Amino acid sequence: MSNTDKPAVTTAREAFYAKIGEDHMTPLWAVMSDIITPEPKSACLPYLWRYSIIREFLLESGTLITAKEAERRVLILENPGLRGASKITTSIYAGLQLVLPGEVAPAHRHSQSALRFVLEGANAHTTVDGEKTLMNIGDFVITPPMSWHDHGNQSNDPMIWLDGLDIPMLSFFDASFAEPFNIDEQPVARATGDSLARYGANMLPVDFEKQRLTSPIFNYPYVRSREALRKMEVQEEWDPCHGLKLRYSNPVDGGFAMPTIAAFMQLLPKSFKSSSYRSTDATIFVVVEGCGQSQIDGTTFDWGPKDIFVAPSWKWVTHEANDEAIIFSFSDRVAQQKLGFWREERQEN
Ligand code: 1HN
Repeated sequence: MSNTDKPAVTTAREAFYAKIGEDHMTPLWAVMSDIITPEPKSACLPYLWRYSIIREFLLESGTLITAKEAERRVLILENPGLRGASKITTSIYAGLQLVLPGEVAPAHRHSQSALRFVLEGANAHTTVDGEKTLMNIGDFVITPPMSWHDHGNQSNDPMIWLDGLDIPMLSFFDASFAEPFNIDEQPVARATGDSLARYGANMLPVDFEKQRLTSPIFNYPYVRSREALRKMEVQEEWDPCHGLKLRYSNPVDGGFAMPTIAAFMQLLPKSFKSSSYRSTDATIFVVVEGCGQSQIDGTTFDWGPKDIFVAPSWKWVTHEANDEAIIFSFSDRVAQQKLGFWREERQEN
């Protein structure tokens, strides 16, 4: 749209708008420049949550309610520009979940997809469609749509992870379904590690046929992602905007691991200063290792391990690493790409 000025509101026009309003109609020319903007205009704001603060509140919540009573004991990260909407970005929900030793978060299923990114603890588990996986720091774990899932912690320490779900997308399309399982923990029907062995060794079962959009691997262990970055970094081939950045892929078709949420892991070498980058997918970053700063739309955010920060759609982002940094991130890029409107821009300098 070239014209961002709205036509003047005359007395006659106003009366007309009021008249058609009674029949639930409204003139396009009065709203056109609000709904078709020359570039993305989002209420989503850049923000950083410090892990030390999140953690304290989360552990306090553990004294107030059990995982069973809450169903999921989660503190939602609400974008400051989107309060009350249970959103970290316009299209994505995120929250921090606590499972204490001995607890069970009961089995249920829903049409929303979830990812977990483990921040603290060791060897708590999630069971997804009959297979249990142990979760460790930095693991990227997926719950596909309508798959039964329950969590438990048989370790001696609290387990904390970040949940990312496509809840706002499902809400937008009015496509939410959910149901509880009849018992707290679903029966385990497959050996732990079966999916990773079957689909995560650059091989597939000989007669495998694609049945769903989500990757058949549901735990991408940090040891493997970290090892890949460790081996690749010796090449010192840095992308000016991203350092060394990998995306989690579905071994069946090479696409993203989930149909609605794209996930990435990147390494920034010590003292790296990125070029400016922006894209239409508002992105949630989770620091795994290292310290540094990111500038988002002109504001600087200092970060350290486990801090979580958000870059809104189409705002310029640069990263600076004080020491070698590893950052996990996720966004709705996969959905935008499939629908054909994803864009990115680099400022090479
Ligand atoms: C859910 O099922 C989980 O399974 C976490 O851990 C957060 C937020 C809204 C709806 C369902 C989980 C959720 C959720």
